[in-house]
Amino acid sequence: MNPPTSHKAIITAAVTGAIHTPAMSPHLPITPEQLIDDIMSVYEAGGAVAHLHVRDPETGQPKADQAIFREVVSEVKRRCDIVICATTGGSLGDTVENRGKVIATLQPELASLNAGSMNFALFHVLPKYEGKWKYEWEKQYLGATEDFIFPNTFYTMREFIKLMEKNGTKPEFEIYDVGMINNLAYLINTGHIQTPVYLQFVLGILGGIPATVENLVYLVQTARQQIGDFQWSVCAAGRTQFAMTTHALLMGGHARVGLEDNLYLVKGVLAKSSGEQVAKLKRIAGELGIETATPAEARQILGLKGLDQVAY
Ligand code: KMH
Ligand code: ZN
Repeated sequence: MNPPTSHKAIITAAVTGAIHTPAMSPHLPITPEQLIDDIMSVYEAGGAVAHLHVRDPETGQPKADQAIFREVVSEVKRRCDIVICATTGGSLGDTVENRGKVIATLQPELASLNAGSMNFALFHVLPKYEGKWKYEWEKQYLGATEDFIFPNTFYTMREFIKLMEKNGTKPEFEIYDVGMINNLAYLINTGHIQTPVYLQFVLGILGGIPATVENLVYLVQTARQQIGDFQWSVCAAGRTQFAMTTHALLMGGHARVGLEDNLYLVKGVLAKSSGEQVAKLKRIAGELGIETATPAEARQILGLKGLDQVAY
């Protein structure tokens, strides 16, 4: 694997997600206004894509509320041309049907499509926050993941693919472990997925592949063997975020940061926004001689339909 010579790296930021809870950081965006501000911080710092979940503004609980999705992305579109990547991962325990609604609602340019079922566990962080919970739901929500399977069967994946095709939305395939590459290869070979695909390798989730350089190289090489040509990005949970995204940039990939994946800027220092993390990664990229893509360049690299084709 040679270092890249002329690639423009797309920096994505996932601004809130569905796994961190309000007790963990006062900077985690919750309300529509906070989500808009955080996405704008990403754009201003040089991010090209914002990956979006939304939350109940009163309780901070992750909830795929279609009106809130629309409120956030409409205002962001009024202010800038950042690409929105809507989640179909939803919140822990949400139904598949509800997770998919955002595609028809917004007809976004890009959306996550999780490439297989898995244990998706967060219960192991409970001891760190004992006695610090802000809302009652937080402990129960995270604790329940000891007995939780994140369902993304072949049937579900095909339904999401059809839904995205119908709405002109490009799937960003979330790969949490090597077997998921096999799932995608099957769906490509049987004509269910159009190529070239865009892969997001998600490292370091308990239930998925650990965040190591060896594993990242293995994932990229396996995908090359099984799928051929593709665009790819990396995100990593917690303190491995900057090490793994930097490696991705060096390997010719794209990179995702943001408070969904990691709440910190450096050890012991909470990030005040996702934009702070984007600025840090852009600085690192600059030191390495790697240019980052504008939203317009990201659209070209990923083959997106354009902001004039969305339904918001
Ligand atoms: N909701 C999590 C279980 C995605 O956005 O598609 C996984 C997730 C992935 O957040
Ligand atoms: Zn997500």
